[in-house]
Amino acid sequence: MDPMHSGMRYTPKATEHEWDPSLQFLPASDSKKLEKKKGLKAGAVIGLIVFFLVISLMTGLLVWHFHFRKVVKIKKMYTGSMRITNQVFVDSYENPNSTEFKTLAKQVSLELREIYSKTPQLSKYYIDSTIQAFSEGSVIAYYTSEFHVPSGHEDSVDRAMSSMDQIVHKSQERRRTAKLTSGKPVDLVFDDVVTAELDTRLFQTPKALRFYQHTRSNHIGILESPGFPNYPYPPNQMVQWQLRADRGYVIKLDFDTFNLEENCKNDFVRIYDSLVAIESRVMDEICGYYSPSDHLAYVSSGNVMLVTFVTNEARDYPGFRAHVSQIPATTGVMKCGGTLSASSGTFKSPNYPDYYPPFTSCVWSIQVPSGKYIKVTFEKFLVSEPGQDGTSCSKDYVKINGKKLCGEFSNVVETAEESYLTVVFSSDASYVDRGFTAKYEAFEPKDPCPKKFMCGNSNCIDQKLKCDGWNDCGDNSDESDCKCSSSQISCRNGMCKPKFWLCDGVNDCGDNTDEQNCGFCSKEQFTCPHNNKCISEKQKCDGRDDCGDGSDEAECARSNEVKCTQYTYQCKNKKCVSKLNPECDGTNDCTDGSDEENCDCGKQPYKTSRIVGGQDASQGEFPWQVSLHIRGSSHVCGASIISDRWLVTAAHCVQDDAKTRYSQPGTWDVYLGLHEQRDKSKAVKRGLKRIISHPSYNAYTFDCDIALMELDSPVTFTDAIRPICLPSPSYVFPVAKSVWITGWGATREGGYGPNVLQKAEVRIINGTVCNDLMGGQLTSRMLCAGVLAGGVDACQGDSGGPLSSLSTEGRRMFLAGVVSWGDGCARRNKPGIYTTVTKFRGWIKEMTQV
Ligand code: 4AZ
Repeated sequence: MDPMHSGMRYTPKATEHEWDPSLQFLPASDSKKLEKKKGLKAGAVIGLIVFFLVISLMTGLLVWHFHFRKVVKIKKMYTGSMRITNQVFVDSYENPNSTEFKTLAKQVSLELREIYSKTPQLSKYYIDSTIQAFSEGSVIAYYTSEFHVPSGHEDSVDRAMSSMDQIVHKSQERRRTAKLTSGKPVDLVFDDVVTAELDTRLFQTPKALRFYQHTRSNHIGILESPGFPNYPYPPNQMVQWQLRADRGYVIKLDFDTFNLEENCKNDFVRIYDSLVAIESRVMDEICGYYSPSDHLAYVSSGNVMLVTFVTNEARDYPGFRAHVSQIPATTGVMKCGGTLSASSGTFKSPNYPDYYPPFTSCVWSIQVPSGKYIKVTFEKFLVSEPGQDGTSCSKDYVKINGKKLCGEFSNVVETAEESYLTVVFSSDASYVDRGFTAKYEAFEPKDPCPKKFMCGNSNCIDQKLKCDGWNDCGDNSDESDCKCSSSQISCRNGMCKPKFWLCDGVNDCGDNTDEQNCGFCSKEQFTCPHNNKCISEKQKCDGRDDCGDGSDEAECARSNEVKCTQYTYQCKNKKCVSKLNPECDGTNDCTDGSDEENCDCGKQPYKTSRIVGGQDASQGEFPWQVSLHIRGSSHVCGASIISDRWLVTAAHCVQDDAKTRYSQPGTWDVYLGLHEQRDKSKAVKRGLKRIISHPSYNAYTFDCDIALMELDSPVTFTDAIRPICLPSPSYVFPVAKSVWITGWGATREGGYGPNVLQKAEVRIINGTVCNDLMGGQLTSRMLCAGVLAGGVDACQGDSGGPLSSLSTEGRRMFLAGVVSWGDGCARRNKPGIYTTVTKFRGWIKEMTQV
């Protein structure tokens, strides 16, 4: 064993000495002197050697540093604009190939070199400038300047460039003095200097395309992404459009199609209120999908605009098309402000509901009869921009009563205790929004809400709505300090809610009073949803059937393989999993992966954007919505697409009557991808091959109100035509969940149908509560949804259409119900009744193989 590794201490043996201990050294003669002399000489030699070594090392280092070391330099690009106040714009400045352009561009370029040369942080790294364009007023020059900056020095260049306006100012002062003393004329005089670093994405893309367009009156130009509409736009592309209008006009850019990748970090369109991409002049950055009804339209503040489009390596999005036109700068939609002297009226921001332009300033002076006060209600208010919080409102804002408003809200009321009021709207140089609509009215100081209840926020509501359990004011002030009636729950927080909301699983009071002491299980226990049995919370989702009907193992966050019950999801291989709504949620829960099969459904092809005005759906927002017409006539019922050849509708829509044979396929024209009833040009029309009404449909009770329609030929899916997902029999649409109703049905009881597809958000209502409200007419194949306060509901003409429910992970819609019947429309405490699709999943599969 090696002793070093044996853990024992090492003791050298006598034989290991390197010398012989018996040897004797001879004594030196005058040993001290001899040692000293020898030592001095050796020291001097070593010193010299060390000295030369140090010198040569330093020289080497210096030579390497200055000659051989590679300094990493970073390319930095800045864009800017400046006004040349002593020049007059001529048309030929628009053309970069004209002599006039080239002459002025050369002059500006020289001036820029001169300006940068006087700033040491810039002169060292400056490479060159390119003059991009000129526009009117007097002449505005747009340029890009390039610098190559050693790594680590970028900040000093950024700092210097951020005070470019002062640098230009100083340089001009210096030169003016020099010229004056020398008697020579002053060259170019600059003002309004704006500079910012260029977004690296705009100069790093390998392929760049540049377009120029000058719009004229009565002419609409087209601007579209490369390949549109035939091909997806190409990867790694940068496209730029410089747009101009005539003097006295502004540019309107109106997108009719916009479908890009969802993430703006990858592909994006940027719109600038400038001819070059200056950060401080960005009006908006957009990506994702917008429907044509989303009003994606911008106007510039002057007669120039720049649109840039950048894509990354990923492909396969259709792109966009926009119309470019010019509109007079001071009239029409651009007009704002003025005196409002009627006792009530409306006003709005310029270009509303499209985006207002930058640099807007409007003042409205409201004057009502003396002795009266003024109330202004902002019905829609969208004045926000990145980096602006709702408190300081330092960028875009509305000023009223000395208070600045910004952000997003609706129905906000401001009152003035005077008969005169000014409202100011101001937008800065960057980022625009849709603006606002407002109404104003005069009121008697002593009676702000004649015959109505006045809310804490000055809204006036019907007296009947006070203490009815609904927040009608918007600030809940109509629901506080209430004396509850015998038909109401007295919440601890002072609110009153309808008695039938007691113990319905929804916290209606807000403080949970209505959900406590419900007589079922204690806090630590789980109430079995179908038999009210109490089990320990720990027994829920433990893999054992503790409720007795498997319901404690059906709605789990994780998917375990469990015994099959009617509440569990059954995979294709007949095995069952415990997870709640596992189908098409992006996770393989079944061992055979069948829960993720046939999932090309329920996708809304757009990015949710703010809808301004009413309840119009966006184009393509509900692509499974179908309009059923009596052949050659008008809309009668709705239906939902479930595959390329099958639709689901209500059985009562296809029931014959004395006059019409609704059950016959030849009676119907089917419109898919329809948005407006008056414009069928973009919709796909089909006839029917077959109608299958549910055999158990009961025309008196409306039980089993469901039917299937087979198209006479399959349809191709597009952004506007897509199927909705069908829920499995075990799918759960919980009480209080928000769901969507859509259709062209009447907009009020006994009223007419609208032109544009309507949408409304309602909630699933507890079946027992609903059965009570509907006089016990519900069967287990019906589900209720609505807003019990009234006002939101399906109505005549919506029948057969979808009740669409967003999946838990929020990516796709499932068909929860089919619009079936109701007690009138939108009445208080009368929800809409829908056919429960889960109950018919097996029948649908059997009939259609879908
Ligand atoms: C109908 O007649 C109808 N309020 C559809 C739904 C409702 C009422 C009537 C629900 O088609």
